[in-house]
Amino acid sequence: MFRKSLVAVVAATTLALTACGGGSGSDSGGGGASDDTITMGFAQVGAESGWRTANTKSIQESAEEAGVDLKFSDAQQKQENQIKAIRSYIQQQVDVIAFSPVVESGWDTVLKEAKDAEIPVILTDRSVDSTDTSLYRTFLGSDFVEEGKKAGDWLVEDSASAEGPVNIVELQGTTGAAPAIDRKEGFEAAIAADPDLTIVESQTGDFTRSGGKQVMEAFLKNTPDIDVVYAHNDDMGLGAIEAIEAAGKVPGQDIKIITVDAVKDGMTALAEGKINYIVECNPLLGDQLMDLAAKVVAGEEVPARVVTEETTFTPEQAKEVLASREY
Ligand code: GZL
Repeated sequence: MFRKSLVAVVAATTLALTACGGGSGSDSGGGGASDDTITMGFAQVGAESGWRTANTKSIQESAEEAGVDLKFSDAQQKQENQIKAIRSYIQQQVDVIAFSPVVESGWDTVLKEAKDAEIPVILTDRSVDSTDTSLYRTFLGSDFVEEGKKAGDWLVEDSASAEGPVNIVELQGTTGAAPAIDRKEGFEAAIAADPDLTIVESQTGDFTRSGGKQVMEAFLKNTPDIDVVYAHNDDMGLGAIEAIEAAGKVPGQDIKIITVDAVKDGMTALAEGKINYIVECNPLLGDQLMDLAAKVVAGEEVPARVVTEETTFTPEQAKEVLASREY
């Protein structure tokens, strides 16, 4: 483990130099082989979506390639499980902790414990609402407000020729999660440009396919004329497609669908015309995370914020890239 070995090497070298009268250059024989392997504790949100699966795979593969000793936990979307995992990593004295906070709030206490233990923390994918930014070294992930804006901008343009009101139902991500809060904010700001665009129902589907299906079934019962579904991720959009088809309507035509992520299943539905537009959210954060971890453990400066690159897709673009998509 990098931290312990660094201390061990310094102590042994000092001892050796003292024993040899200040270091005569002779082989002190002390110090031992320095184990410069970085040990990382990663507390993952869960396995709720195709995006999360791809994100986990990226982190595990990148750790393997970088020679990082990865301790990994799946919190099953429960904050208390992530906090337990972080405390366990502190006890194990890992060199660095990384995690994707399932919700924005409630992290200050455990992050202060990591800080007191002098273990640096890297936020990946989702951020926290702590005002004390000394509790973590950097945040690597997407700009979710921008993702919501991209979704709303597309709808404003697509609805420009529509006559009359356009009724939107919104499938929100996990309540309190940064992507859910921010994607809602960005979308609402964008559609404010067109007074005919109205969100008539909005409820969390918890980023899961089953959640999206159940909520969409309720929306279809309560709201007679739905024109558009805005789903905070592909998985909930795919669940909505199942509900729309079960109700005898045609997804992508009777009811347009906009989602975020661009995972394989979402891109397939987009290519088939069942989804009309997808805003990409890149889950392949592994390489950047390992690079940041190496810098942080070495005491190097890192940017406070590393934003991931991502784009958008129409059905035509999905058809072109589907075969080559990594996830
Ligand atoms: C976004 C990520 C979200 C994805 C969902 O960065 O946190 O969580 O959009 C996933 O698919 O469940």
